[in-house]
Amino acid sequence: MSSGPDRPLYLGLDFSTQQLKVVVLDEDLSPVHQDGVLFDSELPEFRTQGGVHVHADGLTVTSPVLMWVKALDLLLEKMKRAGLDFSRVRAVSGSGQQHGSVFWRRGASQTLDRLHPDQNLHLQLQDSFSVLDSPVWMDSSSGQQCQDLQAAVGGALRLAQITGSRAYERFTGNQISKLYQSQVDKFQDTERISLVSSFAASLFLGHYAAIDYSDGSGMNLLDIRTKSWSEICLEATAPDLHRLLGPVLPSTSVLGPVSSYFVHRYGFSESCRVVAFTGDNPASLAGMRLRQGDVAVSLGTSDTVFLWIQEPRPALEGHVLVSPVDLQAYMALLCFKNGSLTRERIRNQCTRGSWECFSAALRETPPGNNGNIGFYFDRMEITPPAVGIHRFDSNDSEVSRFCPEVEVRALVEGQFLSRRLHAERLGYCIISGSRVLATGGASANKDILQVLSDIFSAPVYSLDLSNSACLGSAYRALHGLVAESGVSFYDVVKKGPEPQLVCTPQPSAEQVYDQMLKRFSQLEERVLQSSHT
Ligand code: ADP
Ligand code: XUL
Repeated sequence: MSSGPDRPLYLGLDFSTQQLKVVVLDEDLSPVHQDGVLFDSELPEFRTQGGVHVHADGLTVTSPVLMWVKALDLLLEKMKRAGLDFSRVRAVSGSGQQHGSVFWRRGASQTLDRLHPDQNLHLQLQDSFSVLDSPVWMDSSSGQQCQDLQAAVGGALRLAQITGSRAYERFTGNQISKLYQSQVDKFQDTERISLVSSFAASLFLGHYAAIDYSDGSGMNLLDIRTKSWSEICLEATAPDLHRLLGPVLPSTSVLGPVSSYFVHRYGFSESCRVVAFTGDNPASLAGMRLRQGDVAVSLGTSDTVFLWIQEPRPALEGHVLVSPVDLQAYMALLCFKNGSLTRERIRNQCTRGSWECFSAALRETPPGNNGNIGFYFDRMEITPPAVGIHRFDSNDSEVSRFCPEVEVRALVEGQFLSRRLHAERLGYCIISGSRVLATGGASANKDILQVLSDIFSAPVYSLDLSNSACLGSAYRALHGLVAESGVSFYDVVKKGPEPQLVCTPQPSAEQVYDQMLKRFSQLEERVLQSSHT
């Protein structure tokens, strides 16, 4: 093993909603440097809240593209001041919040190509964007465009079969369509459209970076099977999109060396490679080193579930993306809005605000909750699109209340039955060796994880990763250098941190929950119908 000043480093960035983060790994995959720039507090001149501007209509949500550029200036300066030796960095990769779009103005490619190392990026790129406020994933203002796209391709399911998802307002194609329809002058002044990820890669390359297959799957524009732009979707979205979007490439591609700007301003080596950037969820999958058979459950403000799948089976809910680490595979992504905030509300109402008492309630009630089932959608849920609180007793009769311990178990079981039901609909099945990888704030709670283990009939491992997207980006940078010669991602990341086993399923649980899942599915149908009447 080499040591000392020449040891190679790999840099992973994450342009997320609220901050830009970086992690630098050495060849043993140990972090040697971590840093970040918080948009609201460190770049207050952009006046964002949580990194975004919510417009007066309450639906349009954007971020200033120049804030992201300035954040990169600031981050690289911080790293330089901290003494990071950029000349040791062999490869850079990164991720961005998914779906967001960047509109480069005519002439921007020349500016990118001729960046002067004496000036920061922000000053030089001031006039390089035709749209200064980039739509981001929280935007829900393109409802009409979604309906139009589905109508043009033959319905929501057909669109899902082509692109991996039915039309979603935050998905980039629908945002592009909205720009074309509402601000055609800005659309015509655009020479290239990037995702947040490929925009960030372009800054490092000094020319436009291709969109990668995995993040490209979040646009309602890419055919996830042929891995090329879908003609019918492009045509239904806006004119001239082949030119404006440019090529789409495997996520493991080396896009080229860093531009001379980075060599001269920060001392990067001329041979440092830029590996395609991707979306934050695909990068997290890489950071967690998810394998076939695994399911990752992130229990944060909202809950997300990632799956590794071999055969895509897109449905009307959830998203199927091309895998960021293996061209032949896919990942499924499910988002649930009512996660930790709902668990907190029930904790406050039923167990006097104490997680300890919440846990005790779970320990004191049996798997299956004596047949009681609950649905707790405080806010309009994404998966499934339903709202309200619905409680059912063992005879499937709707009841108005449960006693506190039953309520706590009904909430946690209801959430995890839903995670399993919807994961199975997207092609997940438990195989021998299946693992559930849990992350996020609530993964600190062993009693919650026991219910997760019982319901998924699989051991639960916890991964204490607050920066899995950054870490995954650094892993991908390293893998990108050898991917062409056939080395698998997993061979490269063998030395990464191992998840810790927290619990295994209780012997009686499998039978209880296999039965319960069937009832849950039928009751969910009833809840959905009542939400829509
Ligand atoms: P974010 O999605 O904002 O990154 P985190 O992953 O940090 O959020 O998760 C924060 C949530 O974790 C809090 O809202 C809280 O409800 C939950 N949490 C923290 N500790 C516990 C615990 N012991 N048991 C259950 N939930 C917890
Ligand atoms: C996924 C999604 C978000 C963003 C921001 O579809 O919209 O998770 O990637 O993190």
